[in-house]
Amino acid sequence: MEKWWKKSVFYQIYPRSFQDSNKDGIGDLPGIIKRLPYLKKLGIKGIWLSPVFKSPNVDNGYDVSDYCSIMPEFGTMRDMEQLINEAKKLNIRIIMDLVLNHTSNEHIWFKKALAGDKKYKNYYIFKDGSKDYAPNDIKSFFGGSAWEYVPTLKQYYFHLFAKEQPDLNWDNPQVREEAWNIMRFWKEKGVGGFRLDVIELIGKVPEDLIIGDGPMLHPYLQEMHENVLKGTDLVTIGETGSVTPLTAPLYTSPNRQELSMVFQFQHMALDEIAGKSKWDLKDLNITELKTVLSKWQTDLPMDAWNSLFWSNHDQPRILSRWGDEDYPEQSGKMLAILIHMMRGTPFIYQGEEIGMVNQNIDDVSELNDLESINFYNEQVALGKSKKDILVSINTKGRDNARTPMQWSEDKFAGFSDVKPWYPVNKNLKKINVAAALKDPNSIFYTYQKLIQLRNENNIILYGTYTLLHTEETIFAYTREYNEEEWLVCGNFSNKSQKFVLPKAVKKTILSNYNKIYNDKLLTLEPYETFVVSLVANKE
Ligand code: TEU
Ligand code: CA
Repeated sequence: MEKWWKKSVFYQIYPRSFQDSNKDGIGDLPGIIKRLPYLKKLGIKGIWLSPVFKSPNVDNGYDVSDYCSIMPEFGTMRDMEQLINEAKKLNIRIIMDLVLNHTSNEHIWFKKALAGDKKYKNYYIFKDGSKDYAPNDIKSFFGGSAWEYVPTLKQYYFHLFAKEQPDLNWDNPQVREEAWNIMRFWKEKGVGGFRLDVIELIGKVPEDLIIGDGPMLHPYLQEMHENVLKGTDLVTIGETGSVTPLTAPLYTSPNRQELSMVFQFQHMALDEIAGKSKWDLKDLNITELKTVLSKWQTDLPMDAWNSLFWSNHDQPRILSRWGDEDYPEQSGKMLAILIHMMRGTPFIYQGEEIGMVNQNIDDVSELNDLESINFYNEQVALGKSKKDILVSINTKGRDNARTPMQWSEDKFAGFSDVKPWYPVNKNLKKINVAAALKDPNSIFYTYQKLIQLRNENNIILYGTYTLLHTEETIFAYTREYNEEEWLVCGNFSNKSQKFVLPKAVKKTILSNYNKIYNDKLLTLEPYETFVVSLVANKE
């Protein structure tokens, strides 16, 4: 039987911003339980739950201080068990987001390490160095050196993210055993699997300047499989920033016994200047987007598996980014259709299904995310103009994705009865779940339909993919499987354009303009996107 996660669509929840249930302005687990029927209606089969473990929240939960207890703000272990069980009743599995590359500096292991305990110092990466000279020049992803000096030890420790996120030493077998135990703990609780944060970093060799894709990465993943995953139907989604269609099979071909799928970002880098940082903006080139997405469809071997997404908690809102806020329904549906008709497992990020957009800010004081704050301070120190820095942050900053979920037109969007931890987007009256559910033409129902189509049509899972040669701003491809052929076509622009179908239409499957397609020569309206099946050559 086919793996359940190949046919499923996943939904990512950022718990802090999803639903508050106890009037403290912070989303929580009982809030998620309350919204399960909504997710059931959408049709998803799995929830990627961003971290809910105990954490001092320097990086909003991606700095874990105890992997086997729940952050009190989010609820209790009992709430967590209830969420797992209530979801299961609706045939929805909960996927835990495990951050195993690093811990919080408040994790007991790290506290013991800092106190000089030898065993626990070997859980992390400590290196000699003098106060003025770090062991080498590796930089943290969040700015500054990746080495932090500890005067009491006269040593540095290594952190690829914030200094409050010390990297674990995966070369220590005791660390790996701890990781397997954490995974077994959650397996026992009945979760559906794991999203593995920055998993490609665990084979790092800092002294040789190797960060991603280290020599022991795959052996460690095989060890994980052997110890935790073997014989289960748990899904594992590896966050792999530098994977390519050629290296993805190393992680995901079943005979490798590693992970279920990769989660890759090549398309997410298309609006930054190549070789520079995410903050160095350039306009999206649609040809490049088509090339990258198509490459993943055609070059990934049939037995390997990829995920499909436009958004997550680290990315700006896709409607603001590559859609068109002047045509929210049309462009939101276009983006949804184009990606959901591809091969792979789609992920919807909370609010994407109702067309939530970026929230621009005017002042640095409105930021929450440490990545943006560090970038701002760094650039100001370099003498850059505050206005330009804010343009980058408003375009790419992670806070854009983290504003509270908009459920209704109530004062705080139905997210909470009190002032939320982070402000709700000002457009809440227009964009909210209640309004979307009332409107049969809303983006929501297109996502619902796309999930249904995936459940019912193997062509979406297995069909071969061919990109059609078209005008730059038309994104058209076919899928073929067992005598069947589907055409997916989107007008990626706000202008009307001509398009000629390669063959006659057998049946209209989906259209964001509710059209039925008969003619071969079409004039597409702004962002018009459709799926049709085509008449076979011999018919
Ligand atoms: O993100 C991995 C990662 O590489 C990010 O630093 C990414 O480059 C950045 O967010 C893009 O803006 C994961 C988590 O998804 C992220 O939320 C965490 O902050 C990070 O790991 C550290 O755990
Ligand atoms: Ca709460």
